[in-house]
Amino acid sequence: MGSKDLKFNSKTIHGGQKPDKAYGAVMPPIYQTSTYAQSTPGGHKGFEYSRSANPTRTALENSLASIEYGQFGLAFASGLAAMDAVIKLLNPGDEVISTNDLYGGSYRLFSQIFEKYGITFHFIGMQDPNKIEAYINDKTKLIWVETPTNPMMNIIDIKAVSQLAKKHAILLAVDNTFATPYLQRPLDLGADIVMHSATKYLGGHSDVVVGGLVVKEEALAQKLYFIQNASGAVCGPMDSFLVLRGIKTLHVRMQRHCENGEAIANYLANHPKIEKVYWPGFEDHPNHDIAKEQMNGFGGMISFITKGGSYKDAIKIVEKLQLFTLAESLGGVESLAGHPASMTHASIPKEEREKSGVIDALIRLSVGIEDKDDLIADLEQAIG
Ligand code: P1T
Repeated sequence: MGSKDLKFNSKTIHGGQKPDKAYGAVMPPIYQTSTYAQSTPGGHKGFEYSRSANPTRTALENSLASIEYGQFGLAFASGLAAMDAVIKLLNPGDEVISTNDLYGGSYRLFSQIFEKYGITFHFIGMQDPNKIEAYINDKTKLIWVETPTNPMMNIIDIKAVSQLAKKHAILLAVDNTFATPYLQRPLDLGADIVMHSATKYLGGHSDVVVGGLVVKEEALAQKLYFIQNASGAVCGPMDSFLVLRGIKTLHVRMQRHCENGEAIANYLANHPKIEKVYWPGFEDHPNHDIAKEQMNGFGGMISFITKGGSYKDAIKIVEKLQLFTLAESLGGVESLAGHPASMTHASIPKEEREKSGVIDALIRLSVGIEDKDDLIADLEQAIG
């Protein structure tokens, strides 16, 4: 049975993987080497220098391609390094349309690094895909979608955006970090590129910083491999191993993240001191129907604000939490809490970030896989 025929819950463990050729090791060994012996110039066993390729990284890249239902995977030193490679497909004068509600570091990469090389970014709300077309012109080369969005949990209709992108021959890239392929498969919905901060759910244990890309088309893959090797922000062998190990339990972890996420979203929604909870599983979420259609569940990321909440109130709550650790990042087995305005999204100017709802009172939770009753008890003592 080829790994292409496997169901998702088997792909996470076996997809793109074979026992190691040398001794049959079931887990890919950590090939901690920069270079490989050659018998004559060019006479090697498929690997010549670890920036170009390394067997442990190749194992991760094959796994990424398999779980995202693509053909080609690429692993980078971080999620932002993966995004950097995508934008390097473009030329000065090109334009990108990006969602305006996205990870602060993604916004910073686009606006503070690539704008100065002559690439223009239009940051817009994409909940209504019909609003995108007005920004398309003959210079538009890429649409950048993050869904669910970080941190407002907006949902963007990947299929509708992909139809638009195809109509105008524009590339569509989807940051699938929050959903993971357990919940959402952008390539199947028409995207050209899937991007991951594998630092999050794919790694799953908050012990590594890694990025990934997956594509279906060989010509696009070759361009990205060229950039990966020529720019050099590759994922190291030890980090590749850690993400591979994480992916093997992705499906069981995600199932629990979803269960705990639902319990906590409902607990917060019924709390008398809570004003608003942002979670796509609620029937009154503005894009709940799209979420239901394009996702297999709603995940463990939740944002909320308290009634009459202020910056001070939000800080008080995140400081009081004990089982939820106050920290950047998300997607690990342990629950984390964050204050986007001063942490993950501080690099977006206040005026810009408030347009998409990232106000000072907003708190973001990454719900882990601990016992949900303990998590709720922790929120109870912190919110009061
Ligand atoms: O941190 P890095 O692996 O470089 O990935 C960047 C990134 C890209 N896309 C999304 C949706 C992300 O959430 C991130 C990183 N985000 C955090 C560190 C955070 O706490 O939101």
